[in-house]
Order: sequence, then C-alpha cells, then structure tokens
Amino acid sequence: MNRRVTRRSLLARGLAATATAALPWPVSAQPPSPAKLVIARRMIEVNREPASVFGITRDGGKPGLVLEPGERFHVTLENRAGLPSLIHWHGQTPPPAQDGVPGLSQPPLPPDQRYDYDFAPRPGTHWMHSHEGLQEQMLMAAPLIVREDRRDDAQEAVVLLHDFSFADAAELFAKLGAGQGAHAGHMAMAGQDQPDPHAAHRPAPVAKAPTAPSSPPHLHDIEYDAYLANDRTLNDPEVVRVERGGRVRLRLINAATATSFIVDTGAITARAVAVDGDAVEPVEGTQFPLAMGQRIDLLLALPRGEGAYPVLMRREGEAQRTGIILATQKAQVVKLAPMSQRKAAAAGLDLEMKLRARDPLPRRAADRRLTVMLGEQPPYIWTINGQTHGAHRPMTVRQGERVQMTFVNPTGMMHPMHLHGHHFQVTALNGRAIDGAMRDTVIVPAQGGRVTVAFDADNPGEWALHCHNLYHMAAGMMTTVKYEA
Ligand SMILES: [Cu+2]
Repeated sequence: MNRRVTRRSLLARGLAATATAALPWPVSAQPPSPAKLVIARRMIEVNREPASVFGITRDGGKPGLVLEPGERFHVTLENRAGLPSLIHWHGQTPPPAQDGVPGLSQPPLPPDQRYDYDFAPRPGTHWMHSHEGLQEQMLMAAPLIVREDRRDDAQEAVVLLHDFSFADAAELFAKLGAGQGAHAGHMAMAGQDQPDPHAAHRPAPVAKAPTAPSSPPHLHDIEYDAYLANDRTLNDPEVVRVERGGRVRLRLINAATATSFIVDTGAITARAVAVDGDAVEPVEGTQFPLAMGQRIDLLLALPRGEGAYPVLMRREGEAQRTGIILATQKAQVVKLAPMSQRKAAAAGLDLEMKLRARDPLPRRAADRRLTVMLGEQPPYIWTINGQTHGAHRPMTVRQGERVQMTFVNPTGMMHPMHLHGHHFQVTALNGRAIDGAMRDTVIVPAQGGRVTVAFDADNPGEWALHCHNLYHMAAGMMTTVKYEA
C-alpha cells in the first residue's frame, strides 16, 4: 500500500508540473475520480471448451474503456492477474512514462499494485494491450474508444479480433524456434535485389548488412484453434440488434497477435471513414484488409426491411473466418460456418493506396530521413537494421524535426510496423508517392515492400518501434526512436 501511495503522489507531482494548463475541469472543482481498469484472469468458452485467458475490464466488467469527447484519460490500472504486467495504450500519444512499455516507460506493474495514468487522449478507435512477454496472446487486450467530437447518429459496434490457441503462448513461441525446417532449409533468395541500407541518411550506422537469407513468401507461422470476434467464434457469434434502415459505425480492432484479416461486409457496401483512429476521406468497399494492431471504422447503411447482415473477418489467405451478425429485431439469424468455401486474399496495400488523410500533416520537407531495414535469420530471428531488440542502437531524431522513415522488407513475411508516441502519414508505397492516411501501424509487404511514412517529432522521449506480429517482436523485431537531448 505504501508503494501505491508513493507512486501515485510521485505521478501526481509530475503531472502537476506539466498539465496544469490543460486541466479539463474548473480549478475550484474537485477533479473527477479516475476510471478503474482491472487486469485479471477470466474464463471464456471457445468452441464449447473452457479456456483460461486474461481480460482488461472497467467498472461493471465491460472490456476496455470508452471516453466521451473532452474527457481525459484518467485511469487507475489495477493488477489482479497474479503476475507482473504492463498495459500499452495503443494509438494514444501520452508522455513516454505513461506509454506502458516495460524497460522504456515503467517497470512492469507487480500483482496487487496500481498505476495511475492521466493525459489528454487522442480521439478515435484505439485499444490497449499488455506489452509484457507474450500476454497479448492470452487476450490481455481490450478496446480503448475515444469518441470523436462530432454528431454521428450511427449506432456503434466495437469488435475486437483475436487469434486463439488452447496451447500456451510460450509453447507456440518455442515451436517456432524448434521448427527450424521451415526456415533453415530454404535457399537464399538468389539474385534478389537487396535495397541499399545506406541509401538514405541515418545517424546510427548499420551494424550488419541484411545479407541473411529470407524465407520463401508465406503468410502464417502458427495454426490457431479459433479466431475470435469479441471473444466468440461463428459457432456462437455476437448478434448486434440494429434498426431497420439504420446506420452502424463499426469500430474494428485487430488485436490478434499473428493474424491479419480481410474484413468482409458482404452485401452491404461500407464506407471506411477512419484508420487507426484517424479520419480519412471515405472509401467505399466490401473488403478491407486489417493487419495486427490496426483499426478501421466502417459506416454501414442498412436496407429498410428486416434482415441479418454478417460482418466477417476472414483470415488472410485462408478459409477460416470469424465475425459478428448485425440483425434487425425480427430477423432470422442463420448460422455461418467458421470455414468459408473460398480463401481470402492476402492483406496488402490495395486499400492503403486509396486512403487519403482528412487531416494530413502540413506540407513540409523532411529534416531527417531514416531507413528501417527489416530482416530475418534462421531459425527464427527477426531483426531491424540487422539487430535484435536489446542489441539495437536507437535511431535518433531531434524535437521539431519532420522525420521521414522508410521501411524496407526483403523478408518472406509481411510486417505491420508500429511506432509508439506518434501518428505518421503514409507518404509512399513501393516508391509511389501518395498523400496517404495518418496511422500508427502500417503494412510493409514481404519480398521487397517499401513503405515511407512521415511524422513530426513532437513528443520527446525514447519510443518503441516494432513489428506488431507478437512473435516477430519477441524474436527481436523491435528497436527505439530516441530524441537527442
Ligand atoms: Cu513482423
């Protein structure tokens, strides 16, 4: 208890110095008490079998947090999970000490202890997840919705996606390393052009050129037991009751650790209006790729009559799927198989190419250009600029700079790359310049994919930059971006 008081008072003092001017409540009034989030074990049922997983719930037991426009992210996080943990507020851009990355932000939160957080949140569809070990695989993830400051008569439905295994995450990870045949036996990609890592200015020299062989192109390393939408499979899906002719805003969050999905709205044409919480010029379609860590907001206008409208999330390149059913009050809900007749497409850059930020970065030349070379080595080592996390040298930026960052991926797998503490604008895809979406996580395709983003260095600290495939990250694919003093 003493420890808790100490932490709280320390945090309160630190905040008082920085945040007084931005307090959202009148000075004379008491500040509103913090929302409470609890991380704990819980039981769910997956295909009629019990499974012990984690959860992050607010008062009343609902997963995650929903904030109204103007509300601060003022949260007490309580650890009842029985093991140390730390929660990252994915999509938020808090001061670095509140970012929830062990080793960078704070020590892991011990069992039965609390941390307090208080910052002005970024609007949009975001999420929260453990950044400690492999806990994310055990569903230690939840939505973090900050409602946008504008009128929208659409009914809201939040859907958190996951890939689920009855096996322990450590076991899944060990298998990847032990299953060396998948990676060790294949040949080097002879004759493949390796992009020059020195092509762009970079302050930290590359320790090792990416000469290691890359695996043949493949989409998956892990076969899961189920794919979940709000903890449920298509054998027992969530049915969201909707109005006839109503409008629905779907807030879709890919919290899976190693699975990209293709969102499929079927007969209903949807309008993508935001990605990673950032508004985009609307793009119409029925298929939308969603990589690990990414979010997409879809607006659906439903037909006037009674009806049931499945929204399916199909595992990329495969037949497995999960989903929810939008259904009017009297509609018959027909059961859908968790396997479809045909395989989904791979998650690529086709949507990204069409996306345009509604609020792009102001036009400005880059002050600094960084290359982020993704790499792999057998048996299961994933690198950034030739190094694994821990052996990495931080990439440096200076406050006030416009930073251009180019991800280059000669490996055999796609990597959804996530920068903490900032949102960036996508400015080029495979060499083609675009005035693309603002985001925090972007797909970098396998086998030569090049994606360039730009961001303003406006949040001093040292920030994680990593692949959002949990196993790639655990196998080394993480570095940091550090502000020079
Ligand atoms: Cu990766």
